[in-house]
Amino acid sequence: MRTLAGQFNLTVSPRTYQPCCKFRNRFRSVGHLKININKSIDLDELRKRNQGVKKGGFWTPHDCPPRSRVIIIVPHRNRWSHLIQWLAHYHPILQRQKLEYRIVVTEQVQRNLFNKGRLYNAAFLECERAFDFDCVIFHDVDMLLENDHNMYWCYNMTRPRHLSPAVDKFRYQLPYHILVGGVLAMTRHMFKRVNGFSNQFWGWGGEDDDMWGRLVAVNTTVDRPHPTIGRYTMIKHRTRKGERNFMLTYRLVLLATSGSRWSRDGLNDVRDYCKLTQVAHEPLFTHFVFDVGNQPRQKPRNT
Ligand code: BGN
Repeated sequence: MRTLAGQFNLTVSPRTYQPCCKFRNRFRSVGHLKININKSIDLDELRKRNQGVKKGGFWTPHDCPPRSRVIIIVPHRNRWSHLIQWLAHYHPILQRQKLEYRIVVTEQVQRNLFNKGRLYNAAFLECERAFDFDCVIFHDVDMLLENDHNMYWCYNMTRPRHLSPAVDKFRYQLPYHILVGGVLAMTRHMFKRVNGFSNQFWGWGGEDDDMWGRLVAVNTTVDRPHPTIGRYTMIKHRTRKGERNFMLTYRLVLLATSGSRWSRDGLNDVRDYCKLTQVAHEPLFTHFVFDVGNQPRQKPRNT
């Protein structure tokens, strides 16, 4: 007897029978979120609230196969209260979005200038060694999402996605077209394609503008959610005295050379500068600490 499937050469994969995490109606998203900055929240209480989260800050949905396996990398320094608020805010959102995710906090040993590019690159390489993922989100610790329809995934992504075009500090408007700082989602493949971030930016700012140059160098740019969805509250804090202006010319010289530098400054040489000094699988996040080396005394050469 010929079966209907045989007659029409039908193949049915068992996966199609499973409910699928890609459908919006499976998310328990609530849309616009009230940002409640609760300074008294402590880690023990947070742990109790997030008992489904595995050690190292890993979570995966049980009722459907996830559409994206995401690593969220959050650089951090001396902002413990921001980090607690960040964790309190994002764990519930990411679970409602039905993602498989891991939170990775990356910190530097050095107490002088921050090197965000090195921290992102080094954490990414450690994640590649240890975890299975297809999507990576680079996330400032002071950015709190105001609308959970803004998906933290790389599902069907054709270009990197700048998730934070509308920040309260900039009156919910993109300050300039090439800005990709704040929150940026990329496939693992695309991040490797652009050789990660530059390792040469010290102190506040610039490494994100350099990333734009890298994207352009490989013939792409970014997508962005609509500003009503890509909305964020930036937790207020004081920038260290003078840090913004410090080495401004240094950053400008570097930016002028993005196009010629990107293929030899990034993921492929970060191990020359950065050493992993500590790994901890905390209840709500994986914690990496890196020795990022010393900042150069001289200005960069104009190459
Ligand atoms: C820019 C910074 C970015 C930062 C945005 C938004 C630089 C490069 C030298 C001009 N760029 O000025 O890194 O994300 O502001 O705050 O500092």
